Amino acid sequence: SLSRIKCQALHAKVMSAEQAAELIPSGATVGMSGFTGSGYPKQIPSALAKRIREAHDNGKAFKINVWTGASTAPELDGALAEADGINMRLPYQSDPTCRNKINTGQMHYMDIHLSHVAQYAWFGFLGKLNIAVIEVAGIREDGSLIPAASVGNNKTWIDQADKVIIEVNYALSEKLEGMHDIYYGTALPPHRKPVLINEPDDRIGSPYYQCPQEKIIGIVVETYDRDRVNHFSEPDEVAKKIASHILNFLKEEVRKGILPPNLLPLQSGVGDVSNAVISGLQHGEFDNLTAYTEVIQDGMLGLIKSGKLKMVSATSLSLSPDGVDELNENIDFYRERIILRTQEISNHPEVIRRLGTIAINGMIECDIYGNVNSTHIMGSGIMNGIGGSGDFARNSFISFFVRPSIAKNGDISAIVPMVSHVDHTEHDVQIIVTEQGLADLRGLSPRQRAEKIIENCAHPDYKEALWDYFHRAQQSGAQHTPHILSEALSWHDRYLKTGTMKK
Ligand code: 0RQ
Repeated sequence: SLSRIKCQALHAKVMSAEQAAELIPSGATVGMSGFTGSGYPKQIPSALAKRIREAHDNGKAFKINVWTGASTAPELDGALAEADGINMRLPYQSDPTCRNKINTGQMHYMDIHLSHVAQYAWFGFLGKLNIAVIEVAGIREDGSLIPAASVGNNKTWIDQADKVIIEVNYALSEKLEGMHDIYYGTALPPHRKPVLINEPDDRIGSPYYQCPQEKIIGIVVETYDRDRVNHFSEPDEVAKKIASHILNFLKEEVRKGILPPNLLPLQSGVGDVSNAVISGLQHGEFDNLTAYTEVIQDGMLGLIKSGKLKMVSATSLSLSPDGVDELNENIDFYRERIILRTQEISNHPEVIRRLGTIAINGMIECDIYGNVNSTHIMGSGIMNGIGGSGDFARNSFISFFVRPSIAKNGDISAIVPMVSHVDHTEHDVQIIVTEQGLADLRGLSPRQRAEKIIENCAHPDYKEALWDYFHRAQQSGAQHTPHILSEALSWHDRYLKTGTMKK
C-alpha cells in the first residue's frame, strides 16, 4: 500500500528491497539510520548482504563503508558483517558478528564520541558520503519525511549524501508524527551560533526531515518488521545495590543543597544497572524529574507514566515489545512528554553542560586512580564502543560510572591497578559505583582517589591485593601517581594466561 506516501510525485520511485540494493555499488559509503536497535532500515541491508554474497561467490570484491547513529540489529550489522560486506564501520556497534570481524582484523572500526559524528561528516574529516538509507514512518504531501523511532544522524546523512533511499515502515505508529525535533541550525565554524536549549523540553527545530525529491532514488514500502527486540529484564540484586548507592548519594547531595529537590536532567546509559536506577526513582522521593539523555528504555516510560518524570529528551526509543505496545496505546500522552532529537544535539557538550545533567554510564573496568575503560576487553578486544558516555561524562554536572565489582564469576576484578585501555581519563571521572559501595572522587588527588576506590568499591576477593599493590607502588620511589610499571598490567596478563586474575 502507498497510504503512507502522501506525496504523489514520489510514487514512481517505489521499488522492492532487492531493486534498492542494486542501487548501492561496491565501494560506496552508506549512511544508514539506526540507534540502539531502533529506527534502522530492515529490508535493504539484508537484500544488499545477499547481493554481496553473490558477488563474492563469483570471485568479485564487494564491500561498503557503513555509518550509522549507533548500534543497529542482526538485520543490518549482523547481515552485512556476516557477508564480509563492510570495510569501515562507525561510530558504535554492539553486534556479535560485527565485533568478531573487527577483532579478527577483517573489518575496520572507528569508534568516536556520538556527538562528534555529524560534525566530522560536515567538516569533511570522514570522506564523501554517497548514499543515505533511512527508515521513516511516512512521507508527507510536501515530500518531507516523518522520522521513525530514532533520529541519530539521519538529518546529516540525508543532507550530505548524493542519493537517498527511504524505507517506509508501516509497523510504526503514524502518531509518532510531532514527537521529533530536527535541528536545522547547523553551521560550521567560524559561523556557529549557540544551541538555544535552555530547558530539556525546548524545541529548536522541525518535526520532519527535509530532502530534495530529486535526491530520492528509491522507496521501499510495506516494511512491517518491528525494531530489534530490546530485552528488558528486572534488575538483579547487584544492580539494585548499585542503584541504591546512587539514590542515597543523590539524596545526600539534595540535603547539602548541591542538587535541587527535583535533581537535574538525568542521562542514563543502556543496561540493567541504568534501568535499576530508573526503577528506583519510581519508588523514590524525587518528583518533577526531567531527562536529557540518548536512549529511552522501558524504565523511563514507567517513570513518565508514574508522573515522577515530567519529560524526556533523547535521540532514540529502545523498547521491549511490551514497551512498544505501551507507547503506541498511549501515544498522545507520551508525545507531549518525549522529544527525539538529532544525536549531535541530544549529546551536545554545550547543552549538557548548560543543563547540568546527571550522567550514569556503564564501564568495563576502572583503575585505582579513576581512569575508566568502557570499550575494550583485556586491552585489545573491542566490546561495543564509547557511545555517548564521553559526551556526558566530561560535560555533566555529576557523572557516575557503574558496574559490578567482579566479572566472569569472580575471575576478573573490575577494579585493577591500571586499566588496560582508557576511554575516560581520571580528569573526566567523578564517581565510581559498584555493589560494594560508592567512591566520590571529586576534589581528590590520585593517592586519595586510590584509597577511596579500593576501600569502597573493590570486591573483598581483590581488596588485599589492591592495597598491597598501592602500598608497594608508593614505596617504589614512584611519584604523583604511584605505579610499578612492570606489574601494572600483570592482573590482565595473569587472566589471559591462567583464566583468573587471582594469584
Ligand atoms: O561479557 O556477556 O561475554 O559475559 O563484558 O558486561 O557486565 O553485561 O555489562 O551490559 O552493562 O555493559 C561498558 C560494555 C557494560 C556498556 C559496557 C564482560 C562481561 C560481559 C558485558 P559476556 P556486562 P553491560 C549510552 C552510553 C559504552 C557505551 C555507553 C557499554 C560483557 O555499558 O558499551 O556507555 N558502554 N553508552 O563478562 C573483562 C572486565 C569485564 C568484562 C565486563 N572488567 N573484563 N570482561 N566484562 N567487565 C548508550 C549509547 O551510547 C548508545
